[in-house]
Amino acid sequence: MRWQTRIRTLVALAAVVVLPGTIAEAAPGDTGVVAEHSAVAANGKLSVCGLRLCNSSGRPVQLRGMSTHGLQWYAHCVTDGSLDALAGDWRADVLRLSMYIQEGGYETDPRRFTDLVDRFIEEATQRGMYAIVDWHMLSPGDPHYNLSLARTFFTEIVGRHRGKDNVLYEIANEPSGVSWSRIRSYAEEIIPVIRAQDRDAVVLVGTRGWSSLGVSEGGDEREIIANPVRAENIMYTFHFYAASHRDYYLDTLARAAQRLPVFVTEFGTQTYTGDGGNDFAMAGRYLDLMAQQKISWVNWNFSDDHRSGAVFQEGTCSAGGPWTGPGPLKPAGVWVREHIRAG
Ligand code: IDC
Repeated sequence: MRWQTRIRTLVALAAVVVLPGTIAEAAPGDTGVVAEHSAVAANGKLSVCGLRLCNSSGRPVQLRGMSTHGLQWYAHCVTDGSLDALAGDWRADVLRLSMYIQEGGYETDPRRFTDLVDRFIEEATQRGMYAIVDWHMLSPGDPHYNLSLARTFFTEIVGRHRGKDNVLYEIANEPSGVSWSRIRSYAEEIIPVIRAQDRDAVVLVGTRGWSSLGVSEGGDEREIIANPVRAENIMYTFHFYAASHRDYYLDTLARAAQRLPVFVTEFGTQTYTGDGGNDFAMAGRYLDLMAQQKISWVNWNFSDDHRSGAVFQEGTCSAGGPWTGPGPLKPAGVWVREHIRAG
């Protein structure tokens, strides 16, 4: 089923051309008005039901969409036009907002990055897309390193958006070099911070070995099954790059999905560098599994950097588009757009 259309223009018209007694006036600041056939209009507030993500009627749903590149570098790829294309032409259900902490990210200017994420949440909301707020810690790999910053950020961002149905919180992009129990203890520190502001937002928890469910550091999903995070309404993340992460990783995802709620918040059709040749055959095997199991996924990334995994051709963002159709896309972009649109 597809539910994606844009009625932003209609919404704007409805707010302006109010025929007395026929159309209720939109409440001031009511940016929660969503496109009639959008993912959010069709599904409402999500929650974790057993091993799956379910819509407000309790039916399992699979979200498909795109992650931004690091917002400190590629916020200029996230424009009115590119988001219209993502929601309308690509028919994406979800936009992941990749806010790095290091490498020139949040730690350098918390105010600026909080406001940027805030604005992009509103933009996703207006287009009827879910938004994943990605606390993009990467190096250092211990999530505790940024704990006090995370407390400040999540307190504010969740507080500002607690009335919305469409925001999910990813609390640690890719932990590495630390045990699962250390990641779990971080999750048990930060989830209560989120829940204090919004009791029932879905929270996504990174896993050991760059969110490989442990595999990239010699473990696997059993360490999580044995010691799950003590919180409700959470999912565990799995990231893969198809040219690097082959059958062993695919088998792990297939097994884990029988025991744990999993959300693939990042994948690429190339190697883990986000670059190199595309392996569409391997990526297709993952997509088949995720379709069968209704595992939601997000592709890396919605930018025009020089790497093969950035969907737009170099120069697209600074030129301000064009954004729609396959024309401006690299091969990975053409492929992933087709798979998001395919329904
Ligand atoms: C890459 C970016 C690149 C940046 C690098 C380090 O594409 O521009 O220099 O990060 O910040 C991940 C990470 C994601 C990576 C991506 C591709 O979550 O930040 O982006 N990747 O390497 N995990 C596996 C692959």
